[in-house]
Amino acid sequence: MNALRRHRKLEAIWASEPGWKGWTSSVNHSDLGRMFLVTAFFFFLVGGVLAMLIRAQLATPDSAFVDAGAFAQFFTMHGTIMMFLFAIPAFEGLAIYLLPKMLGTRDLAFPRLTAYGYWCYAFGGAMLLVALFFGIAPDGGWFMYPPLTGPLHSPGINTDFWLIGITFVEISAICAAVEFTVSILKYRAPGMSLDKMPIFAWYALVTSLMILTGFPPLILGSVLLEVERAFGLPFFQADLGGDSLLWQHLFWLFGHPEVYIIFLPAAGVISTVIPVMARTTLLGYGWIVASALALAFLSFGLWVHHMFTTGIPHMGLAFFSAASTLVAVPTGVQVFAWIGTMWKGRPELHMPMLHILGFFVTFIIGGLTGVMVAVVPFDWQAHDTAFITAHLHYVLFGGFVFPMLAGIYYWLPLVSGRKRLFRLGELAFALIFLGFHGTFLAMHWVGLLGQRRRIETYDAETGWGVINFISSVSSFVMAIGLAMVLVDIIIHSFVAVRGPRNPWRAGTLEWAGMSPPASYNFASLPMVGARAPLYDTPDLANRLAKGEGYLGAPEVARRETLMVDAASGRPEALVIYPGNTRLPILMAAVTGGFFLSILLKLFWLTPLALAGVAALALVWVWQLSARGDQGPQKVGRGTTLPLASEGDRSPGWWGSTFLLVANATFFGSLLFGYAFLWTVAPGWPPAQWLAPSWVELAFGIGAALAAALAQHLSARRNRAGTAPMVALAPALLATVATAVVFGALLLRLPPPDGHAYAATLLILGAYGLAHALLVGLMQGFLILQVRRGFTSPQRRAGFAIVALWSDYLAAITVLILLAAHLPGMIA
Ligand code: HEM
Ligand SMILES: [Cu+2]
Repeated sequence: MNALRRHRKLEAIWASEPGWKGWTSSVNHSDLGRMFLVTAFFFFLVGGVLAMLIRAQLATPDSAFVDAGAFAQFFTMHGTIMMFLFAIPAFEGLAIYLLPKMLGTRDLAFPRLTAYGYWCYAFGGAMLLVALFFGIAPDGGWFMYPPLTGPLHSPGINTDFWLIGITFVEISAICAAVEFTVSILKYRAPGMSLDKMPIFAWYALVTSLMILTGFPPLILGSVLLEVERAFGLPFFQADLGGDSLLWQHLFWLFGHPEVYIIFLPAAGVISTVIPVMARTTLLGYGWIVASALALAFLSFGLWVHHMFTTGIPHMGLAFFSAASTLVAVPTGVQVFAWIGTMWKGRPELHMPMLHILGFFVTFIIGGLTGVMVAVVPFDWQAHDTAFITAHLHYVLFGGFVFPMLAGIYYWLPLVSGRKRLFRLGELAFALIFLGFHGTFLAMHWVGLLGQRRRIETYDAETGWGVINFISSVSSFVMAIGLAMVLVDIIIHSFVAVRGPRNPWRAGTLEWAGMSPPASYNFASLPMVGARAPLYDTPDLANRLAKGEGYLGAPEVARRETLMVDAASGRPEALVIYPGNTRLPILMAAVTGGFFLSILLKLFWLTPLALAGVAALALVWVWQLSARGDQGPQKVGRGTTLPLASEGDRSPGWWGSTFLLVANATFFGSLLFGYAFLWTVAPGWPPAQWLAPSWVELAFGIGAALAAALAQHLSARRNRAGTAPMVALAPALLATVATAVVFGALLLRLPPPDGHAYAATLLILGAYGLAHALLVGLMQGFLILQVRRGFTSPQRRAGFAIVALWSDYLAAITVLILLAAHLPGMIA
């Protein structure tokens, strides 16, 4: 087969449907990555317009351009959009687009999940836009502190839009994080061991693990606050055993890691671009990986520095202050590694490099003011002033927007296959840089003079007018610069001329395919032996196109790639992907129906929507099952490999594992909340405990353990070729018994709107019941598959996945039942 025929054949297998139809049915990572990026930058535009409105209002004292209510919506929506609808999705889009190309594979681990995540993001974001359009947008500040956002002080629907819309959007972040983790660990080019991975993949891996452990506390907080608002269960109300500080803990448990979730991918871009621009290799690859990991780890121990003024005990203040200054160390290691890389190379000042320099100046100033506010007495003065707003923009704009602009200019030739026509970008950079520093240096200054953040106006006597005016004018200069970048990109995409294949002479694999990239990325998969394969094998692109790598002979019309051993990159299995489908968008729409039903209080719709999601999920999984064993397959270069779906460690098993990591963090945060209220909140112990029952406790724990044991037994029997049903049916029965125990617990609770204790137990019990039902559903599904002949000793992936979930159920059942019954027994 020659290169052209191979290309035509692969294109026929991988192409998306033409036109708008393709948008709704594509599961291809290049399409979805672009859609993510375009949507994210659209939201950047909306957030930017809001920022302009804020600055216009603040430009002069006693301004009446917008009223206080609208102003509150503007700054809340600006912060919310920038953090949740721009920064995180922009990272997701970039990583979705780039990772498979950099890792030398054909798609991400779960293509349909990529699409589902995108549509959840699009629909959730649209909900918030609708709220903004109708003037009922959230207005409690981007961190939504109760009691301000509680049912008493914010009775309108505004806050619900935030809690529900953002939770909807977070689903897409969790989907992406699961997908990136599995893809980076298991879907790489053969031979690419962990230490040969492109540095961007390391950063994406660390970021994904942080999303999995950082977002669940916020999701929990949002659920609790929404339940408090909709049903009156008191979690944050001090007079009923709640505590509004619980929200602050849950929020910042997410919020601080969030800033690293935003910074680390940007650092990944910087670590990728600098060596190429300096015509050398990255200095201290191992050190950089270690410091990214250290940052991730440390960032979970810092959240209290956002709460220095809430009356935290002195020991706590000292600890979190010290921990906060400590983060400067791993950040410093990375900055010095970048400076060292430029030092040992010969930096060339191309467009991407300008924005990298913008990053250096801005981010380092932001880091320095960060160390200042980590010092408690200083923070007591600066807290809630414009100084903080200035600091956070130096870090976020410096640490994210500049690197993203560098990344755009760096990868644009790859995406478009063209080169730039005009030198608009240079002028745009100058305007952005000057405008940014004008805006926010001024805000530091006026903050130190005492201007509080989030105020809609100030008196002329304060003397802040001039400084604010400088700030506002500068912000318009910056806006013009950003608009010019947009124009530059549009011109580039439509009128510029064809460019060379690898204009920066980079060494990583994304430059080894066609440009613009083909839907299948690589005509055959490379065998990787170095960190920069294109430096060792300059003609790699041609050799891959000629089919010299793996999977270069597309005989059967199916989308294929390889799964490798996580550490060594040794090929392990052949993966067959699903093709184009509208299932993801449909499922996201039904998921949206669920969220809408809560937002609009149409509670009859809620169970219907949930059932719809469950039914679609079953169709989703059903499509993966096959009748008949396929056995080992030829993958080229004289190798045969088993199918990934035949065996214990299928892609679904890996996905479930990391999904459970996020789930366990959610559960852990819930237990933390229970313990926090118990020990810190006023109004404890509650007047009435749940009447404890040894029988229920023992029966529930016994049933959940039995279900898990029977599930494992069924897997073993299936593998040995004996009938698995003998163990599967009892497993299902035991799971149902577990569900009954949770049901009984819920029915016997003291009134949950009377005290935070009963309210928390209600959430714990509902969580347990939901999981018991879920595992029961999975077991029922597996039984159906066994009966229909969709399993065999070889096709056994489903058994391992359900066993994972039933183990999890057993663990949480033990903890929930102990948390429910022990207090009453001791009292
Ligand atoms: C495009 C240029 C930007 C300008 C001119 C700008 C301007 C502002 C201003 C003036 C405020 C303060 C509102 C007040 O407290 O009175 C603000 C708040 C904020 N900005 Fe920006 N910003 C920009 C970009 C960004 C970016 C890229 C991010 C994050 C990735 C961001 C995140 C935030 C957050 C989280 C707040 C706090 C909102 C709140 O207090 O609830 N901003 N911004
Ligand atoms: Cu922080």
